[in-house]
Amino acid sequence: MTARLCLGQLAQLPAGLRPVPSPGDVSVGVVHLGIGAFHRAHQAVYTQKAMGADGTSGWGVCGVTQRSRSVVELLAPQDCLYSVLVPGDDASPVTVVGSVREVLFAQDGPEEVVDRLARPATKVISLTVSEKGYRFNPATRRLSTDDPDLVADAQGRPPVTVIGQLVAGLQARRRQGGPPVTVLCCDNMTSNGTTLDQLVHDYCNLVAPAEADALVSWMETHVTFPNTMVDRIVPATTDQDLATAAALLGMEDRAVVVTEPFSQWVVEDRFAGPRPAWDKVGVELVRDVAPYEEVKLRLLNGSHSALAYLGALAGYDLVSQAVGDQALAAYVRALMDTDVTPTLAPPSGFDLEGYKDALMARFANPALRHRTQQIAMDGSQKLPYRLLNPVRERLAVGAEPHHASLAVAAWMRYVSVARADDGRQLEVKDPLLGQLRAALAGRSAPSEVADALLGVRAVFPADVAEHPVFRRLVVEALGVLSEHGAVGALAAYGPA
Ligand code: CS2
Repeated sequence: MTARLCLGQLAQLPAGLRPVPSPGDVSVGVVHLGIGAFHRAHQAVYTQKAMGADGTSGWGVCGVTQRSRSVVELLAPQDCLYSVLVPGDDASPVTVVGSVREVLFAQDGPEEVVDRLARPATKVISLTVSEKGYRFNPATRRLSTDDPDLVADAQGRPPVTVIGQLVAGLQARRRQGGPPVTVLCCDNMTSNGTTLDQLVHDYCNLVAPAEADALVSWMETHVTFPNTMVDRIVPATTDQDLATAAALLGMEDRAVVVTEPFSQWVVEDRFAGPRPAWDKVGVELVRDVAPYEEVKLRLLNGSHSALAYLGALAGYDLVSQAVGDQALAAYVRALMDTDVTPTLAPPSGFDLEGYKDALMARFANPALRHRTQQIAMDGSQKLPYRLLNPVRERLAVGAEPHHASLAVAAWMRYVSVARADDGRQLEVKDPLLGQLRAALAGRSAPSEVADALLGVRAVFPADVAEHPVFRRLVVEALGVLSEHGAVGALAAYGPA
């Protein structure tokens, strides 16, 4: 039987693969809520490198998983060691990461999570819990304060929601006289840090007033919420990836994550206290993240969602296959050029054309088996930032955003019909699915489907939903999709 990656096996790894500093010497300084594959392929890698760069060992990560125990089951037997597989990176096709030092399943021990958040050694709390993890309305960016779990958490039970955990941790920290802490939201949302700051304050309105007042004033001097832009494509790991990693490591690793060579992290330089030497390992610390964030959310994520819905409807399982279709590739480039680029104010000196070319190449990477249906998930939470913000801005200057409207219509078709053009069933996962299905009941004509979904205010803010031009574009696009299918629609919407 082959050995499995763990502290006791480190010496058996090829010398160049042993993490520095030695994971056994690393102590926890970061608590990360939502330790999925993305965190492990992105922030945890930067943190590993940062400790290696400045010779520190106090920035280990305690990762908290929210919805399933599976990450704990994968990582705990491996002393939280795992490898990052980067097909196409010939210099280092695999790296072993030792920065994650502990992993907790929140449902097993909510008090432990609160304890870790409050500990004085914890200087950074970071989050990747996905848009829906915040339980807010993406259109208004305010907390869903009628959510019964949030209300119950705020009344003081061991918290089950992410915001409840975070605030309980901050409350405990304040009571214990703990040091300042930086809360780093790393989810793909516009002004993610500012939004999380607002959600925490919204939640404080649910907490008993005396406690809330004390917390709010303590946070003013002890907590910051910098905005961040994170970027690295991390598809689900396949059996083939596990086999490739095992061959490179000479031992088994069941917690492999697979990603692309590209990686970017831009962080607003507004830390409340110490942080890992991220700036020494390629993290860009800037005054204003917004220009980077909008470029990335609208060009990369907007195109990703368009590719996911149109690609899945057209029968493509993988993003690389979808962009291999010339009509789909031309459509995505036209979406970027016509509907998105005019809405962007990139950082000065930024090569937007080069960025778009690079994106097309990243999407086409054949080594990444990134499923269109994985990206299609949670569309109600993603559409507002990725597509509706640019739509609003194009409408405001009198433009007709045809391409973005087709992507929105493709989402509508995806959730309403849940079948590819060839009849194959598509998987629809969305936290608002019940609400979307209720709105759609008995409606099938393009105008009925459009009106039903445009009426869901948690997705479509009134100014966009009620704009006559947008409604017309969406109804037309739905009509073309239902009559000619995604392939036919692409022919009709190709570049002018
Ligand atoms: C993707 C992102 O699943 C999705 O919605 O668009 O996870 C995307 O791969 C990352 O944001 C890339 O940085």
